[in-house]
Amino acid sequence: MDDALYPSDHTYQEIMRQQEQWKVALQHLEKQKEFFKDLYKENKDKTWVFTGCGTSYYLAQTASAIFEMISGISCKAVPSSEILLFPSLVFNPNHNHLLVPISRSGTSTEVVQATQKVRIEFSIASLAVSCNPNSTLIGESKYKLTFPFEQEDSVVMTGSFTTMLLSITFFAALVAEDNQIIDLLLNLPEKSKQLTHENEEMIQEIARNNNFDDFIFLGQGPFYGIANEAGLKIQEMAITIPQSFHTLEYRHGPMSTVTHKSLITIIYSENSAKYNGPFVRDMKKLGATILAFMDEKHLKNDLSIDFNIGFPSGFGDNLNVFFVMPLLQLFGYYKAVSKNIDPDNPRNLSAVVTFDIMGNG
Ligand code: F1P
Repeated sequence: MDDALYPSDHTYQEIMRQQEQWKVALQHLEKQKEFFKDLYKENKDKTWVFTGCGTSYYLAQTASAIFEMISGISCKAVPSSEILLFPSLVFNPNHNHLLVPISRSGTSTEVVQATQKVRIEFSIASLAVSCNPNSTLIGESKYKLTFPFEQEDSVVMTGSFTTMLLSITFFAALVAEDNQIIDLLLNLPEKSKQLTHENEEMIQEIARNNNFDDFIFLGQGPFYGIANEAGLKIQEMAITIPQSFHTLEYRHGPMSTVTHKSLITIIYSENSAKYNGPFVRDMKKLGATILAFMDEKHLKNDLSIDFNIGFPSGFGDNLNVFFVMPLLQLFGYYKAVSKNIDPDNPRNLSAVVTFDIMGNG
């Protein structure tokens, strides 16, 4: 299989152009500062419930962690179906809530129905985040976070994931009046683009290696949603079954499945340093190969790791997600290519997943 046949397709182009889209979104969002500040003032004492389906749910996981860490607002993440089926578990009557429904298309059935349900049954307002400003979801919501976005032709979400996440992160930094994060965010697109290009070949080589048949993605805090999303990418694009866990949870049972065919991808966080060494040593003893993402200042301490990707220092956990995600999207893409599967056309999947069984339930 000649990989060079593929880099003209939608998925590849959409992965590689994402940092340009971040710049456009940031320029647009900067003009909305006052709107964001008012929205924050009206809702800062509520619990913010981030929700979505599939990729947008994993985005909700990451975004809720980042938003809480930057703004101090209490946040949580649930799949939209949970709001339809177990609303009392999501919305504690002793708390006030703002719903933050997230959807590339703005039309996935559960997220739209969840937004309608909380408005009608619980009088809960929503702040919808979408790449489609004219969608049903946006129409259903009191507040909206949108930006100019060149629509994705690919079924799988790539640039849409990171652009929506970046917008939410920017919003958090604005309301927290954290100028340091705002400055870092403005620098991020170029730095992330550079890192993606520098490491593309290595990611391609690892994806091509047929010795691996077990793919594990590990991360904690904001990286947990990234680990889940990385797993979903190889599932959708490369029809490969992944595992993803909070990093240290992996030792409590799942590691019994490790073999010399396991590729364990670990995303290090700032305060995970003392655990990383022992964890990696244990996994290597069991035969695993390790791909680690970490701050570049730690690179020289981790010589036992098989493949290392170091991101520039100083951005912090909340922004480091933007270094990791494009490369793990590329991993899914190149895994598909190496298996001779067309990443643009995932099996059994369409760009929007809808169903009508819950219409009147
Ligand atoms: C979410 C979703 C994706 C999936 C595929 C179909 O859609 O289910 O998770 O990868 O792209 O759509 P959306 O609600 O964000 O449009």
